[in-house]
Amino acid sequence: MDKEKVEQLKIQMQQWLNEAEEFINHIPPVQLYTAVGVVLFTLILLLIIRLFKRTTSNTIILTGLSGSGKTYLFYQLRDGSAHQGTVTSMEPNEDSFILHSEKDKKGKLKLVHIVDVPGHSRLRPKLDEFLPQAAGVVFVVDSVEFLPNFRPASEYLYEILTKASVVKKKVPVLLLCNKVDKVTAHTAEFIRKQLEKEIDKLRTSRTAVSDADISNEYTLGVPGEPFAFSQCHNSIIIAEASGLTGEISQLEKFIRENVKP
Ligand SMILES: Nc1nc2c(ncn2[C@@H]2O[C@H](COP(=O)(O)OP(=O)(O)O)[C@@H](O)[C@H]2O)c(=O)[nH]1
Ligand SMILES: [Mg+2]
Repeated sequence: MDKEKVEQLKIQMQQWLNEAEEFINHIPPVQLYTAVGVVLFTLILLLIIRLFKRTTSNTIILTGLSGSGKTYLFYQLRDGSAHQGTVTSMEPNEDSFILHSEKDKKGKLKLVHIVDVPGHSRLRPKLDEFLPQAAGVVFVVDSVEFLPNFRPASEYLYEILTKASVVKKKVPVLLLCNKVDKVTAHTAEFIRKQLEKEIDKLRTSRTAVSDADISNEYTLGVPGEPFAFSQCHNSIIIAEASGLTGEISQLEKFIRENVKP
């Protein structure tokens, strides 16, 4: 029935092919090579720009459970004070600025983009939105109220450390033990050990559940060995801070090291 149509189509195609061939034959080879060269060059250039863009991200994510002091730290970084009394923020707080401590400095200044992503579980999708562009993640821990909170904190940290966007790009993570102005604050060393122990438990229980558990995109650490942050392929450092008194030099160092000018 449609044989005729198919035949017609074939002929038409053949005709077009012939025309195209003729057209190309009429172009001097030099012009042809130049055109191909230009196309290749553009493609390579676009690729380089893409790669370049990715490595020069200036976004630092501040996250952690609510109450850990992220908003205080955000204002300390930007304004040099924690003036903004705290209402539990339900929206990510974000801004691009020059670190307050660098404002009086001359020379090349880096504009940093800081996003304070609240730790509420229903806002976690916000994290996925910002992670792909992160040059670093600061995980804020309340060192005073650490014991009542270390389980949910470990779970949240575990979630971050197993994200594809963190593992694949080896996003550096700073574990920031905050509120060290209080004498009752636990030491960074104690906090590190507790987090490692708890993550070790989570790792065992979660990998045992099933492969269908989509929340963990990657497995952590070395199988058969107790978990330690040093086993992660991305750098995980631990530091102390106080958003209240403005003791944030280690946090600023982390930002400076990971945000390229
Ligand atoms: N002692 C002390 N308290 C702090 C510090 N930073 C924050 N806080 C307290 O912790 C509460 C929560 O801080 P906030 O920045 O809102 O936490 P966020 O929920 O993580 O944004 C605040 O009401 C402060 O009273 C700190 O460095 N030292
Ligand atoms: Mg907040």
